[in-house]
Parts: sequence; C-alpha cells; structure tokens
Amino acid sequence: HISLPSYSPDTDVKSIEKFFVHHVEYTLARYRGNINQMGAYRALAMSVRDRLIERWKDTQLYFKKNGVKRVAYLSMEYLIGRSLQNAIVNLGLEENFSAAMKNLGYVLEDLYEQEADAGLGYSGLGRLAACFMDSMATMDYPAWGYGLRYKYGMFYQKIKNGCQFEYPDYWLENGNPWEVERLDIMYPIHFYGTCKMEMVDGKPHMAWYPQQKILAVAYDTPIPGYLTYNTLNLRLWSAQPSKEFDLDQFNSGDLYSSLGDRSHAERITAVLYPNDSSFEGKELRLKQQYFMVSATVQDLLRRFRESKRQLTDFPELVCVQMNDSHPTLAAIELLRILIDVEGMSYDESYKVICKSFSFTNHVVARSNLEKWSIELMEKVLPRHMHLIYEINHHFLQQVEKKWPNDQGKLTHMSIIEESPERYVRMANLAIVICHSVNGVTEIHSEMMRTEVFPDFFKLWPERFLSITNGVTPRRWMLEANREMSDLITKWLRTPSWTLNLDLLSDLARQSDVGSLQKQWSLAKHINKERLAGYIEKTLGLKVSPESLFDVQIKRVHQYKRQLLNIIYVIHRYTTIKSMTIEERRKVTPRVVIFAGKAAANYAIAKSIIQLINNVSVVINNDKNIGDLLKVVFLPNYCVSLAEIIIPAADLSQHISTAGTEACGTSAMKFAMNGSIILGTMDGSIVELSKEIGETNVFTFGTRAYDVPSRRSAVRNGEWGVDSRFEAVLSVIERGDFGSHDFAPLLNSLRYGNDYYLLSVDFPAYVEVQDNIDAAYKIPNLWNKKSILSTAGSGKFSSDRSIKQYANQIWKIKPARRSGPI
Ligand code: 26R
Repeated sequence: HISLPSYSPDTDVKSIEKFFVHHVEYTLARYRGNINQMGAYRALAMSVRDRLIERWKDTQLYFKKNGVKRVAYLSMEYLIGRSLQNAIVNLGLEENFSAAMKNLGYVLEDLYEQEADAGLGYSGLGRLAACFMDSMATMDYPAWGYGLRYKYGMFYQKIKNGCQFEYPDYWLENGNPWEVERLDIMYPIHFYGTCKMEMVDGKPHMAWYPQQKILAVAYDTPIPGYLTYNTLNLRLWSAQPSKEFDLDQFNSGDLYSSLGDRSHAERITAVLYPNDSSFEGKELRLKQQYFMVSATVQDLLRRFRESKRQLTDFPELVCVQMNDSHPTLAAIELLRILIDVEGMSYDESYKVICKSFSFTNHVVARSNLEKWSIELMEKVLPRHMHLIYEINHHFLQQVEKKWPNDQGKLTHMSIIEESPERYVRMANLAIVICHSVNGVTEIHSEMMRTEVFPDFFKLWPERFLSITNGVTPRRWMLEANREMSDLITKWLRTPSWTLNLDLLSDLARQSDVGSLQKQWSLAKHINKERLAGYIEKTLGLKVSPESLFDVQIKRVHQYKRQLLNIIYVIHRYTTIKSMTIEERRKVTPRVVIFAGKAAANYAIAKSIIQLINNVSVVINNDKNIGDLLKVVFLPNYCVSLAEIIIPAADLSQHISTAGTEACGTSAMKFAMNGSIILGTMDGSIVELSKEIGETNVFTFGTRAYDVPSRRSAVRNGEWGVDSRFEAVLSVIERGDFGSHDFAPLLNSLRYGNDYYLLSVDFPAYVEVQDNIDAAYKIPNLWNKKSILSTAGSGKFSSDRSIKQYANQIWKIKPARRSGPI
C-alpha cells in the first residue's frame, strides 16, 4: 500500500479565491486579467464542483462499505434548471463565495445568470424528478438517479407576431461544468435482430442475435444535499458508436459511410421528444427508453455483484422506482438477463423483478397512457417482446382464476391490446410486474382506483398507494425568494424550517400581526419590482408593481384552460371600456401574466398562445385603459424564469377542468411563496385548499364527479351558454384581436364541442374573480391570506413525499456520512 496525502479543498474566502484563479489559468487556460462573465462563471462553477466531487466520492464509498439498500430512480426526464446557486446554497457557502467573488471584482448573482438551464424535461414529471433528487440527497437516503443526457433539451421558444416558434436548445454550448464524463463506465446496448430456440445442456433456451450495438457512456452529475456532507449521483447516459461496429465498415473501405453510422448512433441521445399532447409511437423514442434502462440495469447489476451475494437477494439491496411507465422495459431487461444470461428460472427471476420494482403513474386520461405497437417492439426488441407475451400469459391466468369466463375482463386488463391494432399497454405491464403503484395526489390516486385501473385495483388492492407530490423548499423558497425566506427565519426564530417545512404552520398564529404583514407585503413588492424589471427588459413593456400580479405559467394545453383565462381577460377589458370614469376608479388594476410552451404539433395550443399575444397587443396599447389592465406573455418558460415569476405573484391560477390534472406541482411553489391560489378542485388544489383553509383560497367550477353529466349536457346542446361568454367569442370572431384564423379555436368551444367545460365554468369564474378584486382592496385581509398560504404549505415539501416513498415503498433508511475523515 502506498499512502497518499489527503486532499480537500478548503472553503474559506481566501481558498475560494485561490481555486477560482487556478481554474481560470489552468482549466480555461486564460489570463486572470482577461476573463469575461462567462469565463468567470465557468471558473467559479469548477471550483464549486471540486468541493462537490470530494463529498460525492466519499458518500458513494460510505454507501458501499456499509452495504446499505439503495433506490434507483429511473426517469426519462430531469428538469434541473441551473445548478450553481443551488450547489453553493446547499453547501452553506453563499456568504463565502459572495465575498470571494466581490474581492475579485465580480457580483455572484450576475455570475448565476450566466448559466444555461439544464432543460432535460417537458414539465411537471421532469421537475418532480429534480426536486426528488434534492430531497433524497438532503435527507441522506442512499439513492441514484438515472436518465439520459440529451444534447438538446426542451426546445427554446420564441414569439414572433404572437406566434410560437421552436428552436433547438443547445444547452451544452458553453460546456457543462457540472458533469463528469466517465469513459471507464460504458455498456453495450443491443437492438433488432432475431431470436432462436436452442438447446443448452439439454434444455430449451431462447437466444437473441441482435443486429445493432451502441455504447452507453456515463455522465455523472453530483447532487448535493442541503447542509449535509452527503452528495448523490445523477447518472445520465449518452450514446456512442461501438468500435467493432465501425471496424466492419472501415474494412469495407467506406470511411464516410462509416462516419455516417457514427452519427446515427449518437442520434439516440440527441434530443428530448418535446411532445406532451398525444402519444407518438416513434421508433427513436422506444430506442431511447430501452437505451436508458438497459444501461441502468447493467450498472445496477455490476454494483450488486460487488456485494458477492446471490442474485435472488437483489431486492434486498436494490429497489427501482419508475417515473411513469416510460422506463418499464427496465424490468423486462432485468428479467431477460436473469433468465438468458444468468440461467435463472422464469419464476425465480419474476419474483426478483416484482420485489424490486415500483411504478408512479402521472397520467389521468386513459387516452394518454403509453402504448407501443407490437410490430415495432418485435422489430426493435424481439426477445423482450417474447418475455412480455410470457408475462401476459401468466397474468391472464390469474385474471381467469379471479373472474372465470369473463372475456371483458381479459380484454380490458390484458397487457396486449388486440384491436383495432396490436399494442403493448405499458401502464398495464408496469402494474403487473411491480409490487407497488402510486398516484401523485389523493384525488388522482382515487381516480386510478375507480376510473383508470378499477379492475387492477380489485385484483390487487394492496398494490395501490397514494403519495402526494412535493417540491423542494431550498430551490423554490430559499434560493428563489431570499426576501421572504429571511423574513420567515426572523419570525419563526429559526432557519430550520428549510429542513422541516411543517414549522411554517407557526406563521398562521402570527398572520394578523401588523408588522409581519407590513414586512411580508414589502418583500412581495420587492419581488414584483424585480419581475417588472424583467418584463421591461424582455418585452419593452412597463407594468406597475402596485397592480395585482395574476399569473398562469405551465404547459399550454386545452385541459389547463389558459383559454378560459384569456376569455375572461377579454371580458374584463370590454367591461372596463364600458365604464364611467367614476366606476373605473373602483377597478383593481391587474397585470395578467402568462408563460408556457405548446407542443410543436399541437395546433390548438399554439393558437391559444397566438390569441393571448394578440389580446396583449390590443390591451397594452389602449391608452384608454392605462394601468387598469395589462397582459404579458413571457417567452421561453423554463425553471429559471419560474424562479423569477413565482415569488412575484399575488395570485396564481390552476384552473384545469376537474379530474384532468394529476397533480400540478407549481401550485405548491406559489403557495409557499405567499401567492393566493385561484383554482378548480383538481389535483394538488384539493389538498392545498384543505391545508390552507377553504376560505383562504379561491376555488370555483364543476367538481370532478359532475364532469361527466355536464359534458353530456354540453354535447347534447342542453347547456345554456352565458351571454357574456358568447359575447367574447363574437368579438374574437369579428377580428378585434387580429386577423389570425381563430375559427378552429372557437369551434372547439361551440356546437357541443366544449369538452373542457369552459362555457360551463365561466359564470363561476367571473364571480370568483370579483371576489378576488374585492379581497385585494383590503390589504389586511389579503396579506393574511398570503401569509396563510405559506403557513399551510408545509405538507408540500418533497422531503415529506420522499420520506413516504422510503418508508412505504422502498423500505430504505438514511445513511449519513459525517464530514471528511
Ligand atoms: C406520452 C405523451 C402523451 C406524454 C404525456 C404526458 C408525454 C409526457 C407527459 C408528461 C406527463 C407524464 C407529466 O409531466 N405529467 C405531469 O406530472 C406532474 C408530476 O406528477 C403532475 O404534476 C402533472 O399534473 C402531470 O400532468
């Protein structure tokens, strides 16, 4: 043994400065005197990374030495956003870094702004995975995140003449200081080919002869926990061509076509599929899923083998959580390896996967459940398709036993959909092979039990759990809203609410205290000024921070009903225009703020964006209206934009048709930041209103249980449409908001087509908006509601969600590595 000197980067101000200069000179190879903001950001990020890497290596070693059971979190998406501030805050070193940067002539906050968002996800599901990583690290759970390193993340949105245009998001343009490329960790991934039944040792054995081999290379990102030495790993796979494959081509003498094949391989992790509106059975997407899970399963097995235990013990050391059905093939891949490579029996192997795997569903509408064409599966993954048939065969026998001679049950529950075309139903597969299935809110879990998977619930009631989502208070309060965080620490007399969010409830007791209210609204005002500055910088539009900031930010979708919001805005505009000067004095001035992306092929959603922008042009330029009403559409909604908008909201809207939003995690972030909720009784709003108190949130509209009957009334033309609603449709039709063809959009609301019940909920929406205006006029009342929103949001920390996963599903315990040795 050679004893090596220990190396540990110090964290005092002078050492930080020294490391920063080191990275400027040796990593970036630049002169210290000649470094721009981007260069300074990169050098700073590298110096932070050094500190994370040390902790991260120690943590992994600690888990390994202690032989602890671990969870692998599998997700096709991680919407991380920026990492620099998060890392510095979680290290508890923001003051030192700020001082060091100041000494060197930089402003730390300006350097934060240099960083590109890691937008490796569409929205809720991907951001949830990022919040969960933060909580798992913070609470010292032994966990790994697995996903894909897309070269291009969520598309960049630009608005031209009111219309959305999509541009590639090359987030790696300036390098990614947070990742470590691990050329030593690489696995082969196979596709296509044929299967043959062979005799091995006198026993029949199915052999797969694949046709394509691509390599998965690991890129590791350290995930620091807040104020703990523990640092987790997020391992993202990137595709690379395999050498053997290349050599065949080179030998055939065709250099250029061989290089063409290289880029073909790399295409697997080139881009995130940006569609959340309708399921697209694209071959490349299926290959992405299998690529991610195959590499992950090989990695889990390699690490398990180091324990020298038998493979039947796998579930005692590893559990796997699948973020929606997208990674379900992981279980099939493990089954394949156990049977085909390890020679275990089907029954034994099946027990292993069943004990290890669990599944979270994020979908409500059955039509959005993932299903893959059998033709495609047989082509891309023939051996896996065999195994799925075998699983289905065993499963249908169980169904037959429970419900003899019930063809209907067999057809509905089968993993295979037979007609009109043949598909593999991924959620059915996931429910069958996992020991636990959970929804993401109480109402969503209840709908899973009664409407989406009722027969599975009858067969296996014990499998169905409900774990309400959560968000990390570190990013969404401490980092995004320092003004308010400092206040909370002051009024709770402890900073520990960031690790125990239930402590916020103590604010309720003080919500009437005048001086708290005053400081609270001042903090909100500062955040509103910051957002107003951003709006002016981006759109050249001045808005007054004295106005009520009314925000709806999320993916643009018919079910989320941004259209209801903008229809109301038009109604409000025409109402104000018809008022006398005297009446206008009583109007609560509002700035209505939207942001969100529409799937590129979702025409109706894009035309909603067009309408919002056209309305904003008309209203914002109407001298007659002034500050009474402004409409803002902020382009390119992303994590870092949400961090500016959310702390500045007085009111936030979550107005999906009841029974369509599985959760909606943004409402939790808004409530934590003292924004008052305007919502329908759907997803997270049901639980938020219970925690905050029904009288402190504004809810309206059709309840989920009434939706089916109202829908049929609308379809049959039996629902009388509100004249104010119809009047708005007419002015759009007349062309008051531009000559764009809004006919398809208007048709989606007329002739019995109003599936999302905008016309039905409109009168109640107008009424609740009037109540909001009235409440905003009474500052004591409003501030109290705002404080109570924060006070009631303790339940919605992702720390609580993760504890539930750990105790109820994973059965794992924290393993805390104390500081460096
Ligand atoms: C297959 C295709 C149509 C598709 C549908 C939906 C692709 C991607 C999605 C995104 C889904 C899975 C998603 O993000 N769901 C959201 O998950 C959040 C976290 O649980 C919830 O808050 C949110 O309500 C839900 O829509």
